[in-house]
Amino acid sequence: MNNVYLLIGGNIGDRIFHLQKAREEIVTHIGQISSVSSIYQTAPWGNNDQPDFLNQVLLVYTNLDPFQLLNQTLSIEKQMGRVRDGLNKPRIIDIDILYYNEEKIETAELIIPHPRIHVRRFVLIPMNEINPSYIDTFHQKTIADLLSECKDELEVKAYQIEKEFLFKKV
Ligand code: PH2
Ligand code: MG
Ligand code: MG
Repeated sequence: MNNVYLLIGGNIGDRIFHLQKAREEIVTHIGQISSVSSIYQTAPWGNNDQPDFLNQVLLVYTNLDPFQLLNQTLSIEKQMGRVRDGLNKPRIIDIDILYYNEEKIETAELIIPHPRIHVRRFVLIPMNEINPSYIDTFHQKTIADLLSECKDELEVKAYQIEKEFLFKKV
């Protein structure tokens, strides 16, 4: 069994529904979800002319190898209706592989650990919530250390999911 950290997120449409649907598809096609971070509302990184994202980190146990895993994440994104129209553009769902065991992989289509974790608070904060002492394979530092050294200042705040549901019932 392999330990995989995934980041899920999106900034178009019913963001909560899309995260929930992605978690269901991950359980069906990738493996059991063993821990989840809170859901965070995060300012867009890289291209600020777009809506805020909701992001969440998941620890998943999978039998898939890294390339099978990549294919499954891409096929879930596609099946959920994601259209790829460029880097850092709005999307209904994005599923990124952050870590796969302690492996380092560098190919044209897949890089593990994800190369931008250390410059993105929207990844480090949820990752730090579920495993602050996890050692980043590339930097050989803990997530807590990477977070304390991170210079990204974009807003990342816990998302009040209950409020949204209360409003929906009225
Ligand atoms: N994903 C990106 C680019 N920018 N910003 C936030 N806040 N959250 C994301 O998930 C995100 C982003 C590319 O995949
Ligand atoms: Mg991404
Ligand atoms: Mg992606």
